[in-house]
Amino acid sequence: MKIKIFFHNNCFDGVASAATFAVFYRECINPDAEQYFEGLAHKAGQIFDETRFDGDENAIVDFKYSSSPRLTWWFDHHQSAFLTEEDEHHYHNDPQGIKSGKKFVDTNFRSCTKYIAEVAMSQFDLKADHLYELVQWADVIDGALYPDAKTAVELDAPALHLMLVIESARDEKLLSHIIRDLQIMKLSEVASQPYVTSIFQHYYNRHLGAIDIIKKAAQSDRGVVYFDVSEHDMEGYSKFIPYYLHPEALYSIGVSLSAQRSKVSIGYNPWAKDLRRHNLASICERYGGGGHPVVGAISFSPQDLELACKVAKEVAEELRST
Ligand SMILES: [Mn+2]
Repeated sequence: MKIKIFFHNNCFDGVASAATFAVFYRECINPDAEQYFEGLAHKAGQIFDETRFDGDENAIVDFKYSSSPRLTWWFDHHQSAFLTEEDEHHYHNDPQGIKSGKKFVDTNFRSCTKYIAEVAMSQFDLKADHLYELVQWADVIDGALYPDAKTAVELDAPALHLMLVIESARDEKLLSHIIRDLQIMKLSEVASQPYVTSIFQHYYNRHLGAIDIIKKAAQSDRGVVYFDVSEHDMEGYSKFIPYYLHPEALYSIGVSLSAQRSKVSIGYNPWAKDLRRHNLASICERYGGGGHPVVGAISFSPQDLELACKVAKEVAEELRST
């Protein structure tokens, strides 16, 4: 018996959700199932290759819904949880959707990790005190509840070392290793494992490089800091760097490019003195992207970089208007 757990790749909450779901599944559903993990990334167009749903059970956490009959468990907390209206209709009406009692969405949760933990504890009687630290940090990280931009960008806490490794490493085996360890060790113990600490410095140096690149590229104008870093290899930079450099900005918009996609990232400065005036998920959805009201993204194919830049500039103008 095999359970495959799909999670939001290179995202602390995604990895923490996978570990939390895995503990829940082992403790409350099937202790003998072999667990496999696979990361999912937002791409332009089709997101699920259904042949990947090759477990006896298949679960998705912290990522969009799929109406595939092979999907048996699902947890998400994103406003854009459904790629299409058909998917949303399927979720609400099909016996395999909400009625299955195994598919959950609640956009009020700041982290999917906390959502899974609360459902597992209240509906399935899970006891998992050792996950407490993980759940708390997932909420801080995904909910951007850092006290200031300095904490979020200078990365002093061990949990944030682990976050940097998770967000930076393009290494499925490493993420699976972390997910397995998070099930049996405290977060701070996982963060201090030699296989994590030995690569942290490499990614920390890259992080310092990213701060430098964004510093040179960023232009702050009427409350919006705009930067195009598509000429650099910048997949996975911290979304808080723009506010660390430009605390006066209300919003940030970045354009980046990787082998898989060109990407427009849009965010609200969580430490801004002024209130947010726009729902960023709704703006992203208009262009085929998604996210939360405070942070969102739109993905294009790598060849469509020019279009990504055009959209980014258009959105920047929209956000500058009052
Ligand atoms: Mn999440």
